[in-house]
Amino acid sequence: MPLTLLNCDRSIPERKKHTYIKDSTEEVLPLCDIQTTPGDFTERGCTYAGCLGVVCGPIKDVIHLVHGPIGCSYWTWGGGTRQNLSDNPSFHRKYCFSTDMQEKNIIFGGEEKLYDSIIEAHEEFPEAKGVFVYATCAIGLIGDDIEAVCKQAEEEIGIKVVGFNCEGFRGCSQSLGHHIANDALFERVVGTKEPEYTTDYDMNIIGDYNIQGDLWLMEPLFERMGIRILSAFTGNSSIDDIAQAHRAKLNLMHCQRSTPYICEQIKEKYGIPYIRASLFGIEQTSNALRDVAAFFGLEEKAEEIIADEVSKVAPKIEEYREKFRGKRIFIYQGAPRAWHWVEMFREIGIETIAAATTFGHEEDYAKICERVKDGTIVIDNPNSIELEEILTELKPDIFISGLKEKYLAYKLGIPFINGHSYEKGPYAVYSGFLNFARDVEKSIFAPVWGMIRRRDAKRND
Ligand code: CFM
Repeated sequence: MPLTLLNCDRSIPERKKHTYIKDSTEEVLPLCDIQTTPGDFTERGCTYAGCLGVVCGPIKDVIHLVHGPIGCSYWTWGGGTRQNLSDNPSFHRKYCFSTDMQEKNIIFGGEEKLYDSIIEAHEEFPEAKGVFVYATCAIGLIGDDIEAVCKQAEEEIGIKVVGFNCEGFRGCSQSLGHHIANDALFERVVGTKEPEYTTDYDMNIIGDYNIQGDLWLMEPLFERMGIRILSAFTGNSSIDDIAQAHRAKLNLMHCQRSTPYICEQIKEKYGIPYIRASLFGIEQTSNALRDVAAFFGLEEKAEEIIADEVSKVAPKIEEYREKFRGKRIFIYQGAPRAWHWVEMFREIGIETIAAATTFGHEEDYAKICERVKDGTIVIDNPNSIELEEILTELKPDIFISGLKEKYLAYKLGIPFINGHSYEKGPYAVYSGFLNFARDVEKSIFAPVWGMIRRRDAKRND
């Protein structure tokens, strides 16, 4: 079996099943999407994080009210965290709403406090088009009936009040939170509003969160082709956009981990098909445009756009490829970006020697394994001790991951870029790819690494 146990994992032998060395003669995938082993200091987030922080949070014109102790709201004040931008910055990601549950409320129940908080938030921000209520662990334990409260408050204030039963302890990672968000948005919001008009070329982009403006690069590409983006789920999205998503002709599924649920539901109820696509890098973006064009019969237009865009970026990418030749990367992302990035790095001449995800499912690992060479280490849900061992042993030329791992890499003297909220993105489609390659270059060739190497060489003298 091409499974391996890292040295640091001798006291948690269960980790062996999650640590795979790719071997094309044996079809094994690392064990994934299961509860973290006790004693393993996982980096995973919780169900509540997946629901609010990932899928719902980018919706720009609703009050996101956290029902729970104030600590659960620590990371909800958007500025420094996930860069899901919108064109409504005077409200979106600017305020933080919480019911601030106290001991008394935990003992006697928090329904009244929740009701009052919804009313108060609405009074303070009458321009908000809805209120989304998120249940935290404490609420699941005391059993507040948030749906009943939401219903009552909705009747009172006359705008949508949607409850999400996304208690943090449910599920084994943030992944279940995506699913819960999809289900509630589908049941309570999709189909509740009709668009002013429809066209034969209406499409939704499902599963892009406008990280540092990715969506703002994607939309114009499709619009040039003659397609109208009816609704984006959920980057820079209004609740009204989600409400009319059922009238598109096609769903383009970008993040394929956080949104297959709603794509399936829309397909089943409204008969709208979806296609899976990756809008990162030249080849994947061109393939996505071709797939969409084939659906709408816009092939010629798509080829024109592809030729034009590729001619603008290809020479520069070729230069980067020369510059990066022989460099090796360790990729660690939440899930699908791990396999999206493998291809992007390949296009700039960088080989993936290790890949990991926090909450990937089997499909994600299958896609990673399809794309990497034999001998690549593919590890599920790594903790920071394991990351340190891999970084120290394999010494990649660059590590792509998130804020939690940035300083670990720096302390080990390894160049790093942030693949979650980016360095200076956007990174999507053609023009974003140039930003991506530039950030990789800046990181690998930063003069500081030379200084560290000289210092280390001196010490070893
Ligand atoms: Fe989808 Fe995402 Fe991701 Fe994700 Fe995420 Fe993200 Fe990610 Mo960070 S929705 S699964 S929960 S592509 S926030 S924009 S980068 S871990 S791989």
